[in-house]
Formats: sequence, structure tokens, C-alpha cells
Amino acid sequence: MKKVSFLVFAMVASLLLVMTGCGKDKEVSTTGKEEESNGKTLRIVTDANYAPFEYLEGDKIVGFDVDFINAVAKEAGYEVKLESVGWDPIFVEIEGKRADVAISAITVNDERKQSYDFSVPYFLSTNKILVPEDSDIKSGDELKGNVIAVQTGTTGQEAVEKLLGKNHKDIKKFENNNLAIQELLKGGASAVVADNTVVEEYVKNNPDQKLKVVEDSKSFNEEFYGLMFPKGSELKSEFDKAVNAIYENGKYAEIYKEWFGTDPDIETLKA
Ligand code: LYS
Repeated sequence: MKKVSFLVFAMVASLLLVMTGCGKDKEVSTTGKEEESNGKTLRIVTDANYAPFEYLEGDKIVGFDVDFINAVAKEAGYEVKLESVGWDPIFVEIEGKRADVAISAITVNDERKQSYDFSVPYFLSTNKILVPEDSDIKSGDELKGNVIAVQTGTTGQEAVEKLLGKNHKDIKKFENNNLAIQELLKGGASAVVADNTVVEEYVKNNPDQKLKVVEDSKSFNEEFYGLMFPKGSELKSEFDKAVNAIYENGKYAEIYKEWFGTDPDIETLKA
């Protein structure tokens, strides 16, 4: 009797297995489902005024960040619709959950972490000082007594406020960094403080404007860029995985080399 019921059980069980498919088939169908929902297009916002990270070439947004986010989104199985909305609006769009992701050389810091979620770091940066070639300014401290141009709401503004004082009359704030540089070029400011890669690229690409970059690791900290998400977004963990995947498979290094001509220090980003 026991034997018979076991036989019946075994028959029913194997019938069920055939009907529902074996473990392997189930995995395939799950993957299929995931691909369906992941295939969606994400609205990604930026401020295309920060070469070489994001800038306009004609009406096309190009830059390291653009290639990076395309590679990461592809790895995570999403399509990208990238839009340049301006710097301040990025934060408004993400906070209002009208955009899924922001990428714009955005430094991860404690203040921003209170309102937004960030991916693992993808770029190491620090603020530096952009001045005319014949400027005497040699350090952050020497910014005092000079008019300094910065982009509003950046870590550059924050760093200069630390040196000169909050809301100091000598700090001129601009909606984007190109406008701050224009102010320097027309003599309305003695220096611009912005991310090292941006000011260094600017000097390299505009030798006729006779500018130079001053660094001061005492006045300006190391910063890391991250992708920014609405608080609680499920995309964070998916994109963290995808960033790590392109660190591992060489895609990040390939993009980095294309833009900067050297190999990235991925270990520092992962630390
Ligand atoms: N990395 C700096 C920050 O997050 C500057 C970003 C400016 C981008 N246009 O504040």
C-alpha cells in the first residue's frame, strides 16, 4: 500500500514537473520577464555645460558622463532618454520623481544624501582654482580679497564660502560654470573655483586665453561623483551592480581612456 501511494505520488510529481517545466525553463522565463520590465526608457537629466563630462556638440549632449551612463544603463537593461535641464532643475526633477536618474558630475556629500540616493562612486574629483596666467593667487587662502566666480549650488561655491565667508559679497554665483568662466575672461572676477578636470580641460583647449590652474589640497577635499536617484529608488541597487560590472568587464576603462587618455584608478573608486 505504501509502495503504491509512493508510486502515485511520484507519477503526479513528475507530471507536475513536465507541466510547469523544469528548473532551467523557469529561470529562462523569469529572465524573460525581467527583460520586459527592464527594457523601459529612463528619463535621465543633466546640465550640459560642464565639459568634458557633459556638453553640447551642436544639439547633441556628449561627454564622459554620457558614455558612462549609456554603458551602465545598457548593462542594467534600460534605454536612456538624456535631457539637459540645467543644474538647479536637476535636483528639483529628481526630488519630484519626474526624472529617474541624474548624471552631471554630481559630488556625493552628506547634505545631498539627506534628500537623494546616490550610486557607488564613479569618478574622483577635487576643486581647483582657474586664474589668468599672470595671477599671483597661489592658494585657497589667497582667494580672500578677490572676486571669485562659481557655479551656484556646487561644492566649489561651498569651498569658497568656507574661505571667504557665507554670502560674502566677493562671491559671484552663476547658473552654470561656462558663465563663471566668461566672467573671469571679461575681468569681472579674479578666479573661478570648479572641478579639476573641467578647469584643466578648459586651459588645455583654450591656450589663447592664457589661463592656468592652481591646486591646493589643503583648501579643497577629495570628492566622488555618483549617479543621483530619487530617495528610495529601486534603480540604485540595479545601477550599483551595473557600475561594478563595467568596472570588471573593462568597459569603464575603455570609456575613461577615450576621454582622458590614461587608465582609471578603479581601486580608489571601489575603496
Ligand atoms: N562636482 C561639483 C558638485 O557636485 C560641481 C558640479 C557642477 C556640474 N555642472 O557640486
